[in-house]
Amino acid sequence: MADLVGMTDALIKADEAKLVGLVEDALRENGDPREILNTGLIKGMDVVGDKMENGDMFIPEVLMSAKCMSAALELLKPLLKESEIDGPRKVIIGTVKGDLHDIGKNLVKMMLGSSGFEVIDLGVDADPETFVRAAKEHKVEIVALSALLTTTMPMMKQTIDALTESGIRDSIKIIIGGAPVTQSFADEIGADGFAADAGSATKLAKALVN
Ligand code: B1M
Repeated sequence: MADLVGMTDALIKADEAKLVGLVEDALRENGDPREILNTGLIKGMDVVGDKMENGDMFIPEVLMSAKCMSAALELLKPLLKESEIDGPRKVIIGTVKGDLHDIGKNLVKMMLGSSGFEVIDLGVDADPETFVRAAKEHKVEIVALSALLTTTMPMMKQTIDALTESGIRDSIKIIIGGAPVTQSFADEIGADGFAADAGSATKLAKALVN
């Protein structure tokens, strides 16, 4: 029987060798890849997100857990139908125009990716038109904007305005984050939500699409 609890534990502890071994054992014994994904792995990433939110895990540890998750996902990917792993839950993420900070954005991307979202990364210095184009092209459900500078926060509003003007605002959810960003700023510019860190961003994204 698949040791799902062991997988969750190995993921939280970022023990890649143990996690990969447990997933391989489970698959050899005909374990259900969806159960491994949802009950063993995604559950573990949820715990990692909670710990990060509570200050019980720090960025290097979160990155290590995310790396383990990617290694385990590589084993499962060929066994899951595309729709089950990628699904319709697509997110585009980018750091807004004028802003070159991407470490936090990459962390959010990694956590979202580890939690079952397909993430399209627009990189840094992404202008509003790029967000509009990508949101339309990939038919995403969520647009995620990151900004680290007080001087680029207004670009978040400009990006939301561009999405509204393009006519797709009602079919997407917009989440924002970054060190200077706050919930009241999110309310002010008409975003659907704000998250303070990568763990909360994943929770928020899940809540918004479910
Ligand atoms: Co810059 N920088 N920087 N910088 N930099 C800050 C942000 C700053 C606070 C430093 C300071 O003065 N104390 C300051 C901003 C002041 C302000 O506006 N309030 C600043 C400045 C002024 C600048 C320049 C203007 C400096 C200059 O050239 N005079 C310049 C601007 C360049 C530009 O963007 N146009 C600049 C440049 C740079 C580097 C290129 C050198 C480098 C960036 C490298 C890179 O990202 N690849 C850099 C760095 C590294 C920093 C600091 C030191 C670290 C940022 C970081 O990566 N933190 C930063 C000071 C600091 O934060 N202590 C600083 C770690 C990261 C994991 O956290 O990004 O906050 P963070 O992400 C968190 C959350 O915010 C959240 O989740 C993440 C994980 O929990 N989050 C989201 C982020 N995006 C989210 C999106 C979400 C949800 C949550 O939903 C969509």
